Amino acid sequence: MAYAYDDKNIFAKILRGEIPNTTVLETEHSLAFRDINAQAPDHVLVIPKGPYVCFDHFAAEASDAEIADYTRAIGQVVAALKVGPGDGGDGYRLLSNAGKDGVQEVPHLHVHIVAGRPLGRMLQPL
Ligand code: DGP
Repeated sequence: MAYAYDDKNIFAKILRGEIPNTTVLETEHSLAFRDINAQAPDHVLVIPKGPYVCFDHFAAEASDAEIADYTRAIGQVVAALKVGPGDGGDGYRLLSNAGKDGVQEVPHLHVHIVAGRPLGRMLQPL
């Protein structure tokens, strides 16, 4: 695996404080903020603070502490939004795009948490 992280991407600028964001949660290794182009009433992006391009890059190279923090942060955002089925919420979708076929626009790992309306099926049939 070979990934070259480009620190000129928009989320790197958000992490450096060069661009404003609507923060939902900040932890030692992760930041969650509202998507500027929301696709649902709740649309939050969760990113690691470290320089990882996409999920498999993160899974291979992040420390256990970063991975634990990131996973917990995603759960904490779901809890804060009160959308988890276990909390009586109506549910949510978690997705992370990677590369060309995944239509990843920003080359810094991010998970989308989308909720607040019926989301339909995950993918269109072929
Ligand atoms: P993806 O295709 O998975 O790389 O989606 C990138 C998302 O990032 C897209 O839903 C819009 C969002 N986005 C792009 N630029 C900004 C920004 O400057 N601020 C915020 N909050 N979100 C952004």
